[in-house]
Amino acid sequence: MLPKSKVLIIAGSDSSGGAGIQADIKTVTSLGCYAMTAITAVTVQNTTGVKSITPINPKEISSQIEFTSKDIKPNAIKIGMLHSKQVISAVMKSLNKINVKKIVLDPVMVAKGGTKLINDKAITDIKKKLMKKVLLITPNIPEAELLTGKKIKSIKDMVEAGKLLINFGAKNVLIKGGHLKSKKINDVLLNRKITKIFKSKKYKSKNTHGTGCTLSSAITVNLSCGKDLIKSCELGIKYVNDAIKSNLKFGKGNGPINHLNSIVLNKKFK
Ligand code: PXL
Repeated sequence: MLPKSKVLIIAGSDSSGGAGIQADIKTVTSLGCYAMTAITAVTVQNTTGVKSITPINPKEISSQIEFTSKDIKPNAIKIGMLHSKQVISAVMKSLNKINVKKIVLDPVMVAKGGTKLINDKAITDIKKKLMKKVLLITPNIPEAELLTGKKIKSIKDMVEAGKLLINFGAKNVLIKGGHLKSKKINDVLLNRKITKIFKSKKYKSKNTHGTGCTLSSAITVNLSCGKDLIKSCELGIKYVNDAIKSNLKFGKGNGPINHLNSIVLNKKFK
């Protein structure tokens, strides 16, 4: 098959392969599209936690975005880990130059084991500047709490936090409900006109490393192929849900989800 579209990923590297840019490339590829990258940081980690974070120089990040995109123009962009104010500023300047409309921002803040992947000043810049420039922002509950200063304990709280983010200037918000104590997973999509709740099955598993990165990439793929926002979210959520269901059990800690869940191979390997 040939790639259906081209997606640029601006994110950090996760050496364990479950989250970050590795999860993004796997998602974009297994959903049939072409992945390009601008690496923002290099993390050393395995399923038991993060050992170190090395930020990439903001100039080098801009250069990756601009040089790559002026040759192969992306149909959509996914943004993940942005470590500092300087990185956010560099990314915003480069995005202004390359003029791509479909941009999804996953406001990555904390890794599964609790390590912070962003500093506090950068959170303010995501809220005051970058969030307003992108088509969709996909915080999980702890991230939505940090961005709004509001505790979230129910679906009603998720809707209220989403409305606050829209009032702050976000165009579309998908708050992911995986952290909420509930029987089903409820993900809430909001803009000025609609509030839509996607319900999916909850699987009990500790192997959910990289779900956020994967979801935002899957949504970006669907947008890049021309699907509308609601359909893109619905298909992205289904892809992640099926990837959790596989329950790979890799590593001693919080293992990865199965990015290959959408692929069926007919060949037998010997
Ligand atoms: O899942 C958030 C995330 C994003 N980006 C990188 C990460 C992680 C979580 O570990 O390592 C590079």
